[in-house]
Amino acid sequence: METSKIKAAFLGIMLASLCAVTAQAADLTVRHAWSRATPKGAQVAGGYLTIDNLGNTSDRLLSALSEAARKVEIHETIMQDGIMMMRTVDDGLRVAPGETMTLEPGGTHIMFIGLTSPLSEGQQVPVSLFFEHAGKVDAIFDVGTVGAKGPRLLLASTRPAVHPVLTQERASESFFTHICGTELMANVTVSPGKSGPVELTIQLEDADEKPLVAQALTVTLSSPDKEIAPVAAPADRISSDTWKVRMSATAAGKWSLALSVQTVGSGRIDIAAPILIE
Ligand SMILES: [Cu+2]
Repeated sequence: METSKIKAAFLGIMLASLCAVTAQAADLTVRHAWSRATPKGAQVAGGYLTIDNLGNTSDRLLSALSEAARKVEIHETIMQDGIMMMRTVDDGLRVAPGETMTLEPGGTHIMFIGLTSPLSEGQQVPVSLFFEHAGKVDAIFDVGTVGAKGPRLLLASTRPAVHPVLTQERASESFFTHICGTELMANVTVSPGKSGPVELTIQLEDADEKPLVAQALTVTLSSPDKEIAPVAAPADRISSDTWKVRMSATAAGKWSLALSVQTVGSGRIDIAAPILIE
């Protein structure tokens, strides 16, 4: 190899090692990756980052992996029949050529599901992001304080938070669903995850992932596909941020789980997400 090439390669390595916060692959740059410290016992955490597509073709973030969680998902929110619905991005998150996409609280985000241990402030969480064209891009998520509003050491984005999502975990007897809303998030355990009588345990968090103390919570189960009329039930508070309700999911299949939360400050908040009953 020519000396100049060796020098160039060496310089490349030097530059790469200098950019600890920035992961780059071809025309894609990932920066400002951050997360929040989680309260004790938390099963989920949001992840946020900025993606720059400096290339001439669009790319898609297809999936993510981390040893910090059993599963890493990409969440986004859609409006459906006037209700905010959360969903997992299964077909990838498109980043147009020249676009800078910021995943932030209240908007499209990464979700760490089934944390192997709580995230603590100052922790650096390695995450592999998989793009359709750029391939694997390794990023380090910097963990800020509980309820942090933006990445540490950097000015927080001034754009208002705008979004949420749902995910579903199935255990043998029960399943866990995380519903992210603009102003609130809910960690829902449905037990058992089968048709018949079910017990739902719902822990509420505010948009900053802090426990939310609500005034009242009404849960509605409906199955539009099966023409089963929606059934609503008030939940009972079992601790400051946790509620419980017994309901009946009379058939297997896709149901819509809607939460109507009466908050102290902002009135009523409605969020919904599809759930699958076996
Ligand atoms: Cu989420």
